[in-house]
Amino acid sequence: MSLPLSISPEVSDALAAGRPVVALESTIISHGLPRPDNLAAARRFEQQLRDAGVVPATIAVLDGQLKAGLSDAELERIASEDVPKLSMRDLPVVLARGGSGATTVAATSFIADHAGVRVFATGGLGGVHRGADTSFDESNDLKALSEVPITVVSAGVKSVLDIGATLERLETLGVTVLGYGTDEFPSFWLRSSGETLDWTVPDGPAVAGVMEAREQLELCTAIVVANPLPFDQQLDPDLHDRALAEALRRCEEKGIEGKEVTPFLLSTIVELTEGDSLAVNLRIVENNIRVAAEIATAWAEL
Ligand code: PSU
Ligand code: MN
Repeated sequence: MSLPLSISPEVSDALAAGRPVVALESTIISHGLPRPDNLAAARRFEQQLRDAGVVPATIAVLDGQLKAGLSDAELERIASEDVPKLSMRDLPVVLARGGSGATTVAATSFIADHAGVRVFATGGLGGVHRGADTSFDESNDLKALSEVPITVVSAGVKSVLDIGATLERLETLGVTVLGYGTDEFPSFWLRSSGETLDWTVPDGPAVAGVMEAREQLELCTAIVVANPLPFDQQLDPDLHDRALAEALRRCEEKGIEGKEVTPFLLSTIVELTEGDSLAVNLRIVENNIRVAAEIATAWAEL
């Protein structure tokens, strides 16, 4: 039986010709950014890649097909329909039903890899939640990244998570973590997290070199490129700390659990920062797309 994978002509032509391609996730569109601006943002992300000479491959599941590269009408469906958020375990159910959904970092990495796309730009990765010692809430992103040889550019993980524990889990799972021009792991809206990294790379060609070595080693683990925002673009740290504490308090008070936790915390923080966190979120994705384009371009040249 063959995989129900549909690669857009633009993406498959680029891959066949060895031209650079970057994967984008769709949960950020459906659940991470508020409507109706999410559609314009999704279009801008793709345009930014095209302007850098890179073909965008936005990943989703539509009508029982794994998709790598969406048409504008398909992008619109993800942005405006109430599609479910799909992690790895959801894929078999949705395929069996011929359904649709938006893919997390985990499911996006899996589909991108099957499509032959090696570089992926996102905002922040899922990770170990605070209180995971009793709730066991750890994102499927971590396990998935231990099983797929993708290179994912992110601004670290959100400060809503337990960042130290997330880095420990990435180590256990054998996921390579590179600081892009930094030796500190970023905490998404803020540049700093207090967590030091073992490895720093200066530019896209250096990441492509690590990708090539991973291939020689025949490792099937991901490379996480941690790309912080410049200081002057980060969220105001005091506002950040206040909004974070209140969002975590509301999450507990309302008893939010499971896959609802991340979208709830994100939207509450947008509300509490009166949109400032959203503006920073968009800058983060753009900053990660810029770096992913550099990496994909260097990879295509190798
Ligand atoms: N971080 C963001 N925006 C998002 C997410 C993370 O800035 O939308 C999404 C990503 O798709 C990520 C997912 O893979 O949340 C993780 O969710 P969970 O913690 O339920 O695994
Ligand atoms: Mn979870």
